Amino acid sequence: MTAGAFAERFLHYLRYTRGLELADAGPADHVAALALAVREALVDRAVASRKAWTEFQAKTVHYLSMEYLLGRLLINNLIATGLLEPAREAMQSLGLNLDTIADEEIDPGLGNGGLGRLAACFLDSLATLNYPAYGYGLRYEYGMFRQELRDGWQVERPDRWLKGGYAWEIQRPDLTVPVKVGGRVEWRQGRHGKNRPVWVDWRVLYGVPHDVLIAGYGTPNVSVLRLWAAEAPREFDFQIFSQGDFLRAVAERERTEAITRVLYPADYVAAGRRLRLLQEYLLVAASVHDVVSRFRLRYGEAWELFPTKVAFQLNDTHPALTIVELMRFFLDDAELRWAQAWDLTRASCSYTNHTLLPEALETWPVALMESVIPRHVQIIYEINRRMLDEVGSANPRDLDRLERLSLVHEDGEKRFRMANLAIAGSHRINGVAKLHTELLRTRVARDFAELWPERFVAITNGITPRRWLLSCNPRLADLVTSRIGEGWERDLDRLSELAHLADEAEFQQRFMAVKRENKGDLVESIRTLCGIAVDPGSMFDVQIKRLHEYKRQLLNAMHIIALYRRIKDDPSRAVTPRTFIFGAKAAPSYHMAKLVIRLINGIAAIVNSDPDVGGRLKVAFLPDYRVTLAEQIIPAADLSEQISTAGWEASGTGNMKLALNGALTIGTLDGANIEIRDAVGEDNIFIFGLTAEQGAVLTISGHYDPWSYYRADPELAAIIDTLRKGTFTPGDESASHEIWSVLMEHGDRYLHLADFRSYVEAQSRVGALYPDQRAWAAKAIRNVAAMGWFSSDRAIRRYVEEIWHLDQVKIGAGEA
Ligand code: 26Q
Repeated sequence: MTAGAFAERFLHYLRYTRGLELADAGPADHVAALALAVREALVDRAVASRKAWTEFQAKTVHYLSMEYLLGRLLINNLIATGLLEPAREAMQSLGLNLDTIADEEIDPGLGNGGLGRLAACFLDSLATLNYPAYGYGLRYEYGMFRQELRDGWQVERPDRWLKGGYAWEIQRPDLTVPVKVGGRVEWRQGRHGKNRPVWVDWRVLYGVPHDVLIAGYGTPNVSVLRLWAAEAPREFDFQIFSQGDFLRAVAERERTEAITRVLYPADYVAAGRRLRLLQEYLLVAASVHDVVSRFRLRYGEAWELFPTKVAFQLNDTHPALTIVELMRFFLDDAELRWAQAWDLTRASCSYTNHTLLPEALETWPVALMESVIPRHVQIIYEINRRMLDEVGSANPRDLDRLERLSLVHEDGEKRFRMANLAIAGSHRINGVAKLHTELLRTRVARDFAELWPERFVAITNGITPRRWLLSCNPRLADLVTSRIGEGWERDLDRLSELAHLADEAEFQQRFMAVKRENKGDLVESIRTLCGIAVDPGSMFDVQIKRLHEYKRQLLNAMHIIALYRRIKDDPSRAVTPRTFIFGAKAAPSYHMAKLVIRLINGIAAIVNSDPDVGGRLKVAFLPDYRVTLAEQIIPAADLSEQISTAGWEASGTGNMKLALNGALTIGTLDGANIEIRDAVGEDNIFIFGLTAEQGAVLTISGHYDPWSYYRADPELAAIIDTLRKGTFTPGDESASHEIWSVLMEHGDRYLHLADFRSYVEAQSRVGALYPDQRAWAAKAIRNVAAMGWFSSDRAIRRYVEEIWHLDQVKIGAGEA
């Protein structure tokens, strides 16, 4: 497509969707018209994809996730469709600037963190690898809250991301599906005289699909992300109106449509709230209905084919009710027998676990579930009864084991254990890194893994190189292409061809020049966002991720305090200048996480303005961390902080993004860090701290005593004392004191004190290496060269081989 034709298309959309001529259009109009101009290409591709999938009767994967963090789509979609240059030229010819317009696009925050971003990377890879795929999720009206910082504290503001309309979504009211809730189950005589359960007195609500098309790169194939919005039924309005109860009708409608109002902004605190249950159930019921309807259109009632045509992937336990809803459909609607219904269900479902934290494992009160989905409660009990019968008859004496396997937690208020349900109803259960899967097998899901070892697989997470290199870091992407040519974007293993350039002086210089330019851009952003002047020559030491005790932003803060105290002791001492960059949201109800944000901002205020420091240390907490900010920070990072307490970070994916963009990692032997170390080699990464095994021994033995580390290490003791006194949170001393108390009076569950000295020593090695820019560059280049394996394309291929068994579908030429 020529720039001229693209400009015309752009003006067309300005005129016919916004009613504007160029002269009267503002930034929001420009983004919308541009998006619509590109969407046209995506729609053509989607039509061709659907046609090919149908024609080949291809098996399709359905990725069910409560969260998607897509990021902005304009530049990505322009790149994928090959329209970037025409669009750039077109905008220029109209006196506009593509990058300025792209900067106006909203970033839909329909997720909390890693799990939501992983779902987005997977849709990208599925499209790029020519697999037929639907993502299913919810269209929250309010996404992740906007984070502001006031006096160092996090303040949450609503994210009304849809207020100006979202040009990428295509509403499909024609595909609206009904969802039943409430009521009770009665036993009635069925056709053959047998008593059968009938779900009665339910009310109905609707799921309205909103599709976002996800373009494959270098192929016309697209993935479809179908987001459900809750809608109240009209027919009920009329009934109630005739009774004259207008206000009640409107209030009822309001309550129903509130189901998709807001994303739960917590990633570990299991809420147990009715609204969250309704959200999870809406996602599941609407998606299953959609998939089953499509199956029926193609294959009629040939349910025995179902698992050969349909795969459901459950992104954590949040959509675990899929198993139960499928059973309900096969039993009650398709009228299959239990054994067949169960075989078909298990053969089509599989479950990805993302956490081992006991308090993060979802459970739902049986009573609550009964009031929302009474028929499903019955089915879960029956699944449980049959499973325990089977296990119990093989091994009748091990009652403890039966208790651990049970889907029902019976101690006190009865609760369903969603992880147990998800495992029981899946033919494959996967962890997201090697260590994580091993710990899943041997700790959290041990009894299940002993029963069904063949169902557990390790599939290490990955990231899409399209967003996380090609689009976010065009300077490095161009440098890579200039040396190894194109093609690495779809075959990231080809980055290994850079390895032999690691010691080449000229390549090192170019590589570091790219990094320096990216840092220059970030310096500007930091000035705008934080009002802090930062030296682009300093080492950019970056920790960006959700705020969590196990991720140990506090350990990072303790290191900054250590460096600061050393300078105060001897202002003339030589230090490697560093800029500490943080980005992190705390769950609004997570008190301790909010205290840590306050502490970091307190340290920033003191360190940044101390003349003794002389600008050699700077601390910047960038507000409102989200995908768009990650895309600016990652290309500019020198050091990647991956310092979770070993055993607790399931995988991490930011670790991969930062290494791919040439940052060196300082990290523990946790999650995918271990595999990153294996890939880049021990000499090219800074590993410290206790192993998961050592940490567990220390914790479980009851021998861990933070005070013993305090007494043995005067520098550590002085830092801990500053926390007790509130030195770095003037005016809010109690905030710092509470942190102190968690460490020193409540056992330091995440082993900050145990790992402190090892961390600080590793940091010294980092600080000593940085001034040797050639040596640093060599290691950074070796990191980039070794990151090919961490492509989400590799991860998706593994899911296909181990779990989904899909065939690639070639999309008819001509359409795209
Ligand atoms: C559960 C119940 C009620 C409300 C919210 C939730 C909830 C929501 C989100 C629980 C957990 C999450 C998100 C978890 C998450 O992002 N986990 C991360 O997943 C990444 C992808 O696998 C891993 O790389 C990270 O290690 C893991 O922390």
